[in-house]
Amino acid sequence: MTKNLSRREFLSAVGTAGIAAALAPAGARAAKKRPPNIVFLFIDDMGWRDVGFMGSRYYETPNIDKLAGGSMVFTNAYSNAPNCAPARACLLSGWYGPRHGVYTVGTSSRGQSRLRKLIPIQNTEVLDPAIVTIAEAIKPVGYVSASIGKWHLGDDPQAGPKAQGFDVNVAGFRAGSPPKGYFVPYKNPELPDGPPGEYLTDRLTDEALKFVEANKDRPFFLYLPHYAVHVPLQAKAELIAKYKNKPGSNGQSNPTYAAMIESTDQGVGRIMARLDELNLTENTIVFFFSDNGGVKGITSNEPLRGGKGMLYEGGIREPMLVRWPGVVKPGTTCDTPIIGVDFYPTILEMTGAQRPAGKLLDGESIVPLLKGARALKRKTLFWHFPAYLEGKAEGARDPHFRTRPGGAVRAGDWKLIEYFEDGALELYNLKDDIGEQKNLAEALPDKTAELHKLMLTWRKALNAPVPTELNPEYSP
Ligand SMILES: [Ca+2]
Repeated sequence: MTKNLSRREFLSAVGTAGIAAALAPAGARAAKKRPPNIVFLFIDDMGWRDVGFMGSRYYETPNIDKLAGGSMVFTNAYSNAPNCAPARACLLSGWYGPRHGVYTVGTSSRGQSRLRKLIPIQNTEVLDPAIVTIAEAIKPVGYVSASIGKWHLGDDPQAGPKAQGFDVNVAGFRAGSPPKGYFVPYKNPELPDGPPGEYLTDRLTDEALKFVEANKDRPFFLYLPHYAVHVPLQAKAELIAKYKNKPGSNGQSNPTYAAMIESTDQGVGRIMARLDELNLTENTIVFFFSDNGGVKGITSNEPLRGGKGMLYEGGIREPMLVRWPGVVKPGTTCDTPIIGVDFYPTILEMTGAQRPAGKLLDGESIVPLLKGARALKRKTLFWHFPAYLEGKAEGARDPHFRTRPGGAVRAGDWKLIEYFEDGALELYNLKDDIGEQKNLAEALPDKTAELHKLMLTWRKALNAPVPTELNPEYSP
């Protein structure tokens, strides 16, 4: 069709902006291509099997499932921690916990003192604003960024999203859950109340749409850390009613939780629809991920063992997908283990941003996996949790704590967990035993020693503090 136009008609048709691109050599034209938008959907406390595409038969997530159908789904995607704040600190900084000191939520001395054998390592509750986050790192290549939702790593202006490179902060401050719940009044210092009856998950979606529309003509990074589906369990009555009439399945049967998931799913659908309307879908990369496993007693992560707060798979393995039109083959699956700190280098590579000068990165870009590679260079993943998390929960090692101070490593199909109080080691083969039921540490001493050595070497390299001081109040 173009060849039938006169040069003047052609120039008029492509407009001024198009002329330079049309007349430039191919290489320059490629370089001028607008970098992709990044939408990072980050759900709170959503378990590995809490979405349809991961096998839930109770929760209904048609929009997320549709997204999965156009994506690469990662079946071995891990959070860096079994709870909220450290997962976020690692994701945003690209660093493992020992580098920023955010190991847990609140105090590391949770539970009854008489039941804690060790004085745990002191926790850091604020992500140091001097740390260069991914939002800061992609700014030089022209990105405008928003954090819309839960931050949990400090307050603006000192240490909130705006202090960490986000141009827009909606609803993000130190809190790890909505202070007054999911309906107005929110009592959120970073979110003016909407009309009576407004539901927080819907509102955050509205705010995300506003940001996308306002920035449709330039590259944007939308970090959307929903408060959902964290407690308090509160949802819209009509959705709760729907699930009350639906039989549970595979240990999943809480109607309010299901309704919270459906509201989240509706939000994903609205965002994808708006990207389509604005003709942005083809140049937008979408991530979907959760910060830790589902909460035992509310949902089921089966066949994984345990849930939020544990170093077992149920606490750290997450639903994850990446939709990247033109690069990722839709409907594909990747079982290579990846972890929260990988997103920073991944987004650097996707956006064409440089690694900030002098910035160490603990993860590895997963772009090769997205392009079809089967493995990364990195062969081991680590967790370091020198803190106590109280709570009786099915799957935990003892009745008082979801986690006592410990660490874990995954290498290939093998996973080793170490508990610092007594040096106990648990070795599991995840290929044969995804439910971590059969501790092979005694049966396979060589494999156990091999993984333990990896863990010790890693701890030494990162100066990871291990608690050794005895608690004088210990009296089990
Ligand atoms: Ca969480």
